[in-house]
Amino acid sequence: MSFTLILGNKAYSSWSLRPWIALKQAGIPFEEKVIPIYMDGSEEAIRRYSPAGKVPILKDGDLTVWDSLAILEYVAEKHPKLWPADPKARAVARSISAEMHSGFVPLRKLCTMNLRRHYPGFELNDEVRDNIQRIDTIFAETRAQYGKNGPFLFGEWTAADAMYAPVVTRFKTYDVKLSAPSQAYCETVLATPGMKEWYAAAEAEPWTLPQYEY
Ligand SMILES: N[C@@H](CCC(=O)N[C@@H](CS)C(=O)NCC(=O)O)C(=O)O
Repeated sequence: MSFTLILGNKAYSSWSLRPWIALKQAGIPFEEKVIPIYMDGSEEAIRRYSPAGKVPILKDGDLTVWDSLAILEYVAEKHPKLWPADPKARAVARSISAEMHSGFVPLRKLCTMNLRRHYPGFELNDEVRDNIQRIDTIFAETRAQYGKNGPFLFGEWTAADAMYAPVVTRFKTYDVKLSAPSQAYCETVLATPGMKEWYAAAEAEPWTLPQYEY
C-alpha cells in the first residue's frame, strides 16, 4: 500500500511542505492531493480525510496520520534513514525538530510562508530577530558538529532538514541575512530538486489568499 499525502496550497502551507519534501528528497514514493485552504468548502474537504481538520494528512491504507511531525515519525518507522543513524545525532535531530514544531511563533506569525513573494527590507521586530538568531545558531552548530558527510544538517538528508525547510523559504522571501554557514545551508536546501519542484507548483497554483500577502 502506498502513501498518500493530503496537502494545503504549496504557496502558503508551511506545515504541508515538511512531509512532502521529507519523502521527496528521501526518494520515498507517494501520491498527493492538494486541498486549497481557507476557502469556501476547504474545511469540509479536509475533514473528509481527518477529523482534526488540518493539513498535512498522511493516508496509508486505512490508517490516517495527521500532524507534520507525527507523519515524519510514522514514515521513519518504515524508512529509518529519515533520522540520523547515530543515537546521539538522532536525539539532537529530534530536539531541533521539536523546537521548530512548537516554537518560533513570532517568526511564523510575522513572516508567513509565501513562495511567490519577495520582500526586501521587510521590517522585523526584536522577538523575530531573536528567533532568527536561534535558528542561525542551530543551522551553524548542527552543520559544524554533525554535517561532515554531506551538505545537510546531519550530512545526509533527514527529517530535520524537512522540518526547517519552510523557515528556509521564509528567510528567502523576507530577505533575512544569516551567518555564512547558515546561508550556505539554506542555499543548498533551496537548490534541491524537491524544493524546485515545490516552488514551481506553488507558482502555478491559481489560488491567492489575501491574508498571506503584504
Ligand atoms: N501542527 C499541525 C498544524 C497544521 C496546520 O495548522 N495546518 C494549516 C495549514 S498550514 C491548516 O490545515 N489550516 C486549515 C484550517 O485551519 O482550516 C501540523 O504540524 O501538521
